Amino acid sequence: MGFSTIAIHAGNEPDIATGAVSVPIYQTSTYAQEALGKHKGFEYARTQNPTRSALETNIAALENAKFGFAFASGMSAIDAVLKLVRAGEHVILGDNTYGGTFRLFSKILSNYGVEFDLADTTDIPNLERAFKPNTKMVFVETPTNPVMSVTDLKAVSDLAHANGATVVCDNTFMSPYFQQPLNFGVDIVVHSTTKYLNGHSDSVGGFVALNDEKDAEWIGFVQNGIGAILSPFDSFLVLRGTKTLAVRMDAHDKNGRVVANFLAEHPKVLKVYYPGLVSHPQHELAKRQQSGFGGMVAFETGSLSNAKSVLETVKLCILGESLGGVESLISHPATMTHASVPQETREKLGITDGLVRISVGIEDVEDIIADIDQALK
Ligand code: P1T
Repeated sequence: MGFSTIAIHAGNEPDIATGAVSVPIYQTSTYAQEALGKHKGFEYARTQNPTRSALETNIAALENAKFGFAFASGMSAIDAVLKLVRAGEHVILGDNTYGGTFRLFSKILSNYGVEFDLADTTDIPNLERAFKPNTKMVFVETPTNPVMSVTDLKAVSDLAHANGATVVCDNTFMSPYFQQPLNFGVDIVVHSTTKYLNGHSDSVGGFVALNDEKDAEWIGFVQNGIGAILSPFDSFLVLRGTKTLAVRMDAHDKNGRVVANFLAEHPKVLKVYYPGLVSHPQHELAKRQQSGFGGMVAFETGSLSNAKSVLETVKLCILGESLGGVESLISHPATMTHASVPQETREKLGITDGLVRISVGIEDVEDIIADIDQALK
């Protein structure tokens, strides 16, 4: 079956009790038992909820995964996956990830004996040098937030597996519509469903998709044991969001390409980060690994005052954190999403004070361009 058919039907069976075509919001904390230990498979809503189960079936199918788990946020999904790592074990973390992911490692997990090193995962020989005897996991984001570096998922998976490590990919920027990491040998996919999967900037959530039965059993145990579950209402919203994922991603991609090309030609813009541009260092890899380039574009304005003036002069684009909604959002990574990354690391990666990030929405592209153009002027 095709992607959109799966998106619309997987997990979306008509409701058994009523025939409702949209999976109902099962807003309940518990379930009546007919007799002691006799129930319909639902005991307590932290453990099981039909709306959440429907979403879990849906996104797992979109990622071509056997198992899926919905979490309260992207960060709680990532944290659950990191619970596969024990004290004394080592993780290689891509050197450019969402700032919150870096913060989870540097400020939280490090207190519990989890070792980690940053590595440029776009450079495979460099990644190879980062392995240690106790390396248990390689965690990558591709394309990265915000400088859009692309990592070769097959090469990383082959290398990690040869070293006995599990590979995790944060697929938030591409969504399963443009990239299915498990197909390249990646073991676990994580998402912030807050972004493209939900797509309407009205829910915070996260997801873990994987094939390994033993790891899935542990992630399910962690999901219930820690309890950072996605609510029934949020599950409903994301389930509604994924039905239109394909059409939205096509529209984001179409507008993203136009905006990136416009910026690349603009005299006030020093550099554009977008894998769809021929000038992008991993353009050929992106073409092989992704079926689109998406709607995330970053560009260098040269200084904090230039960036500030663009960010504060846009009228249509909304200045704010987050991405992947239907509306265009504009942000300043250095002081917003990546403020927790040390300045020296930020600058090395290109996350300068002059860098501006746009989550290109699906408005009429002429209006987006006109807005950015007047702000740049
Ligand atoms: O916000 P939350 O749902 O917890 O997701 C965290 C997260 C994980 N992975 C990636 C690639 C992300 O971009 C994010 C969140 N990012 C933003 C809020 C942002 O504006 O970049």
